[in-house]
Amino acid sequence: MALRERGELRVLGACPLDCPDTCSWVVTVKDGRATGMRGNPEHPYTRGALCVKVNRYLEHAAAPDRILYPLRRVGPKGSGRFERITWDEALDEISVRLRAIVDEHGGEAIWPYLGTGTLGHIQGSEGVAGRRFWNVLGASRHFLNICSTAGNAGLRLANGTPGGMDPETFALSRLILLWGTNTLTSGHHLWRFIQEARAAGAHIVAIDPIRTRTAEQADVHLPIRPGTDAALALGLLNVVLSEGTQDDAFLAEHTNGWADLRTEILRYPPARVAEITGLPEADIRSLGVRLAHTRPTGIRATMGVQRHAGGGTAMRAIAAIPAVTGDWRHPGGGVAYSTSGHVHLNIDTRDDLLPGPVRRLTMTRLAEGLDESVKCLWVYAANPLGSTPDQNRVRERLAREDLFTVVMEQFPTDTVDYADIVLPATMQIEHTDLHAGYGHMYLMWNEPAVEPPGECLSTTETFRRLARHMGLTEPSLYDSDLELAEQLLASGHPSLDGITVDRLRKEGWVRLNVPRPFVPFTEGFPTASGRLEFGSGPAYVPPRTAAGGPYPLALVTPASHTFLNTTFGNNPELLRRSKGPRVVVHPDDAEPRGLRDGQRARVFNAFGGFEAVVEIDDRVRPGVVASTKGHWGKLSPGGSTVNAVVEERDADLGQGAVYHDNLVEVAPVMSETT
Ligand SMILES: Nc1nc2c(c(=O)[nH]1)N[C@H]1C(S)=C(S)[C@@H](COP(=O)(O)OP(=O)(O)OC[C@H]3O[C@@H](n4cnc5c(=O)[nH]c(N)nc54)[C@H](O)[C@@H]3O)O[C@H]1N2
Ligand SMILES: Nc1nc2c(c(=O)[nH]1)N[C@H]1C(S)=C(S)[C@@H](COP(=O)(O)OP(=O)(O)OC[C@H]3O[C@@H](n4cnc5c(=O)[nH]c(N)nc54)[C@H](O)[C@@H]3O)O[C@H]1N2
Ligand code: SF4
Ligand SMILES: [Mo]
Repeated sequence: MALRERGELRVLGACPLDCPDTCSWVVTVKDGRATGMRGNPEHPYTRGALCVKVNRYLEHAAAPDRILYPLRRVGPKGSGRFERITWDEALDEISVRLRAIVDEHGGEAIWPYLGTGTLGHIQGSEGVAGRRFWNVLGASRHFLNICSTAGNAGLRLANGTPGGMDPETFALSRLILLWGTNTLTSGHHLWRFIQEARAAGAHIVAIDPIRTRTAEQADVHLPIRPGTDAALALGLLNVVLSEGTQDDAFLAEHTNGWADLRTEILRYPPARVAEITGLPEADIRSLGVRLAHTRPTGIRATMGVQRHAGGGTAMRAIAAIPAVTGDWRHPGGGVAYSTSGHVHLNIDTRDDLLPGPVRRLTMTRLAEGLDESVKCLWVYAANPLGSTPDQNRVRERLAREDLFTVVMEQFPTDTVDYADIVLPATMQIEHTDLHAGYGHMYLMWNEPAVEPPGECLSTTETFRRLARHMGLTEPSLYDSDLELAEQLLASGHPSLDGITVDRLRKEGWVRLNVPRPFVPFTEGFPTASGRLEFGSGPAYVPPRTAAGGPYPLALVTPASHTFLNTTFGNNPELLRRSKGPRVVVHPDDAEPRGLRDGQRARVFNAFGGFEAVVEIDDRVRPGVVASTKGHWGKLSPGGSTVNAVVEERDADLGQGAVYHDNLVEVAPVMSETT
């Protein structure tokens, strides 16, 4: 929507970042320039506020290091030395190289590496932008497993979908468990609903190895040993059974496998769970009693909990809680992981265009996958050198001289330094997109507010031009952004009834066509049986860190307050506020290592290491050290980041990544102090 007021244009858009809140924003435009951006006060979830990061979005879009023109590498890989070329030169070179690779090695030699830089259904990962083009060439399939797949898989086994509570219904909860989620950092708009619940008497519990800013605000903080959440879930249910408050009618009518799960639960009394989780037995018992007697209990469990060896099983165990308590009966009861399971857009990637079956390459397995069989790596909306595991090996692989690397980017990231060709990408205020939040129930329209600077092109326009340059004749490669939007809305699903592109453009956002309050699963669970499946298999899978070894400390690397993944890692003010790479160490762990507060240290293991300033603080539990994701290697001392110590290894389900499940040692860097 664009409204003109006193010579200013107000354009409604949506935040594209990988954040559950998908805010509605209002951009003011004067003389073709964006002069202001604020959270839309009329949007029921945004409620007028953006966040510390996106408050700087316009500054970021106009930053001096923005990539504005196509570039060709002139120095060695990794040097970051480029010369400006024209789009025609870039498309010529790309066309010739892609053709030669397809002719000589087949399309599967191309890896289209799409990340989460934008979650747009038109320009980004949610609609798998570019996939039709890759299908025509027969490129390898890319599995975007970097973020949430272990939890998705665990929830799918139990509930048939990762979808659960509408986060707005937390206002109605009377007990709220914030489980492996740092609400005030990684999706703060939920807090308003939690505050409403609290005003009505709700009790708030945070379950997190770190006393985060969210845990600080909770009534109780349980500093759980990382990766042991499934055991805690079973222990809490053990207390519910002791109290005799399980919902037998719900269990009988809506679940399968209760007898086996019950046996398993009985193997996890609070004393045993205390040993596994490192939590006091009395705390487990008292939360169990509270859970047994408080309806509705709402559980907000997000991605932090599943970045572990047993992450999928952990989400599956958490999913058992509202089935045993019967919380799914009530608005404000249940589990909220992601609302994406409630979004039924028609994502038509046209896989029928593929010349035949193709292999699948896995996003978090970049180092392993980038072998000689890959001749072209095409990175878009991703910064793998910053984001993926085993950074040192990824760097080695990216340095391969025979690998043709194209990166579509807004900024000169660590990954860009290894590109042969860089293509300048638009930012959200400069292109059209359609979004669905994964933490709310609205579809959002993003109307471009200004013209792209320099020669930046959107993802869709880049692929249209490349297809034309290569003489590809498949008509659907040339669909316009508005046509793509129409196709997305044409799934025929009742939740989209009455939602049209025109309406979205006019209103900016529309709530999915579901009741309010939204209570999922009232018609049964979307599993094959229509019931929640407690399932078989282990009920608790221990973390890798429990296995021990030469490196004694468990490292967790969750969201940074000032960055969004590695996005904004180059914004000078946000970088300053982040205080640079840091590692938080408990006093009991600092003392024997001779670590002093404020000192430079090296965090390392067999895979590599990174440098960070030591912060000695008991907000981490003994045996656990904490840092964050988001820093850029080239802006960090030593040139590496947290992902240099993260192993390329899968979680138990869904091939999820294990970012919070790695063992390290921390040692002072002797020569330098800060
Ligand atoms: N400011 C900011 N916001 C973000 C992001 C960002 O980078 N910065 N990233 C966005 C993205 S991509 C995502 S996926 C989400 C992620 O956001 P979240 O879902 O919140 O996930 P994390 O930040 O990985 O971890 C959340 C919390 O889980 C805790 N945790 C780690 N291991 C365990 C465990 O074993 N058990 C329990 N109970 N807790 C554990 C961590 O200490 C952390 O406080 O946030 C999005 N929002
Ligand atoms: N250690 C550790 N590592 C982690 C995590 C963790 O918890 N710990 N979390 C993981 C998670 S949850 C995620 S989701 C991943 C994210 O990893 P990535 O998907 O690599 O996301 P970003 O690091 O934000 O990089 C996205 C890039 O896309 C660019 N971009 C944004 N919009 C566009 C666009 O429209 N077009 C193009 N061409 N480019 C665009 C941005 O400038 C940015 O450089 O990181 C993972 N890495
Ligand atoms: S990053 Fe999240 S909280 Fe910040 S503006 Fe975007 S959607 Fe909103
Ligand atoms: Mo993510």
